[in-house]
Amino acid sequence: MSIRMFSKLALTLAAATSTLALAASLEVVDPAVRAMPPGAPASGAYVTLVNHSDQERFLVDVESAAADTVEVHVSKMQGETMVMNRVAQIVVPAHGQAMLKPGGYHIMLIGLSKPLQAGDQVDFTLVMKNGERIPMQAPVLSPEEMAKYTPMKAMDHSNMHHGEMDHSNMAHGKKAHGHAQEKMEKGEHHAHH
Ligand SMILES: [Cu+2]
Repeated sequence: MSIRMFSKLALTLAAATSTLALAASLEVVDPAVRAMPPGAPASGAYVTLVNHSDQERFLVDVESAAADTVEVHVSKMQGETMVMNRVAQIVVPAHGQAMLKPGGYHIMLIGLSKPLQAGDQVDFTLVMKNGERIPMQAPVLSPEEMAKYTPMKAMDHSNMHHGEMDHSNMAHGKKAHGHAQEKMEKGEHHAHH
């Protein structure tokens, strides 16, 4: 093979590889799990999924050894009460994002294998409708850290803030299944260790 042919092949391969990487790139931003005291039956995990591709993606399942059952849930206000329902999928729009956060979509861990202590790491696998399996390692956050948890790397900050504010007002004083009330901490970044 001539040098020229080789470099052409290498270029073609590089282009193909970067296209593949881009097609598969669903970015996992700010994953977090809520710490729970020993004996607590359940907890929640949160993350922002950023879709850099031209196609919408669907989160259909989550796996983890941290709990007997892992489900994708959404919390909603029903009158004065916060209720949770299982959802079949969460849409991650093309060039958009899906936010799993307290008071909204979340990953529910039911039947904890062991107490979730602040500082621990929990491994998850996000299962997408297209068969993609995305590993996610999430730190366990203390109640204080969880109260400040705001996925600030979101792409549209102004919309996000409005959403958070509305939600915070709506959910004022409500608690459900150990999902502590989220606090509006505008402009405050989630502290990474
Ligand atoms: Cu739930």
